[in-house]
Amino acid sequence: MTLAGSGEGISREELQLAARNHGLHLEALCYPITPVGLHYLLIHYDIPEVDPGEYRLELGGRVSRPLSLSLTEIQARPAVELAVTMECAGNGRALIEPHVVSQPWLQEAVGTARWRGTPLRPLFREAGLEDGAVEVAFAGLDQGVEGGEEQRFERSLPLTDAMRPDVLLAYEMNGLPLPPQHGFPLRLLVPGWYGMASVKWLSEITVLDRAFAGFQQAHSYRLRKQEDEEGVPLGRILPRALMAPPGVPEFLTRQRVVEAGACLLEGRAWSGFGGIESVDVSPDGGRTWSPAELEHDLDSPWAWTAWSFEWDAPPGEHDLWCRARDEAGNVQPLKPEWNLGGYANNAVQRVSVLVR
Ligand SMILES: Nc1nc2c(c(=O)[nH]1)N[C@H]1C(S)=C(S)[C@@H](COP(=O)(O)O)O[C@H]1N2
Ligand SMILES: [Mo]
Repeated sequence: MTLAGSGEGISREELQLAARNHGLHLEALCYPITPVGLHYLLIHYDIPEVDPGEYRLELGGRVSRPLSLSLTEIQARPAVELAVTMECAGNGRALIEPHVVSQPWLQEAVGTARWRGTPLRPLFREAGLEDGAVEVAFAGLDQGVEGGEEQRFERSLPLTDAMRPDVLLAYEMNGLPLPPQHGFPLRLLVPGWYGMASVKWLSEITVLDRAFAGFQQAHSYRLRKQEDEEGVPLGRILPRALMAPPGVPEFLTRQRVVEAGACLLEGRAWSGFGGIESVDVSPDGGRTWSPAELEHDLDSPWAWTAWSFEWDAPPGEHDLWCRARDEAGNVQPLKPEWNLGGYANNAVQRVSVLVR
């Protein structure tokens, strides 16, 4: 990662990334399940073209019986459907100072889908884990150059996390085959973890007897303040609440314009550390806070929770904030904490509105 000079805007390179990797249109927070085209996207390299007839998933490494499965064989296995909220670890990056040069997300790198697939765990039993197995690496079919290294997109999980019963090999999203941009024909799905763990276009699973040293694991997607620091790999999603921006936007600035009087503020909140315990709303830039009403409208422990708040909007300019707390006691901070990759910035959302 590089830093732009202070006062420098988004570069052409960042604009190029932003045009390929779009976020959730925040008004789409009204849907419990995000329609596929509105779900955020993060694609490091190119979307690979995959022939489903030729496709195979290989599982090898520290196992006694390596597996090679066709898509039809994977789809014939026991299936599970699970609503999961996924968020990019870089969500909030563009709001961090000093500016971190990468995909310039504001706060919209999130979405919830109904994923259908087969649990990963039984494959390990069939393949027979050998002594010393501690970690599992997952490789996608997509390739590129990053940090000067030619690579496939690869990430690993500690074996205990890879063995969680809700970790899926997913081949459907919202009742349809995965679209190319979301990992056709197969992706890993790690509920509760930032998106980088859910490897798309999954082609190879390797059981390891040591820590995986691939670029996305050992260098990228780690929380650290300095290049020479080891840091920790990103894992679970920190809590966040977002509101569907009220009223109507001004085209260029996206400043919200709202009619005076009763205004229902609505949004969603999520955390990878368990359920959402509360969402608080401040209609006056953090001076006073009141609890929002929660509605758990999805039957999944890994999907976001809807919230709403009755606001009596007085004329003038207002700064609306919202803040989530999860069942583990994590609360969103008011200010971002800087780190080298611009990751995990879950500082509260601030929506400026003009009430007329
Ligand atoms: N093979 C592969 N898997 C990948 C990525 C990628 O670039 N290549 N991006 C990761 C990142 S950083 C995120 S946030 C999620 C995004 O998933 P989505 O595009 O389906 O929303 O996929 C992850 N899996
Ligand atoms: Mo990401």
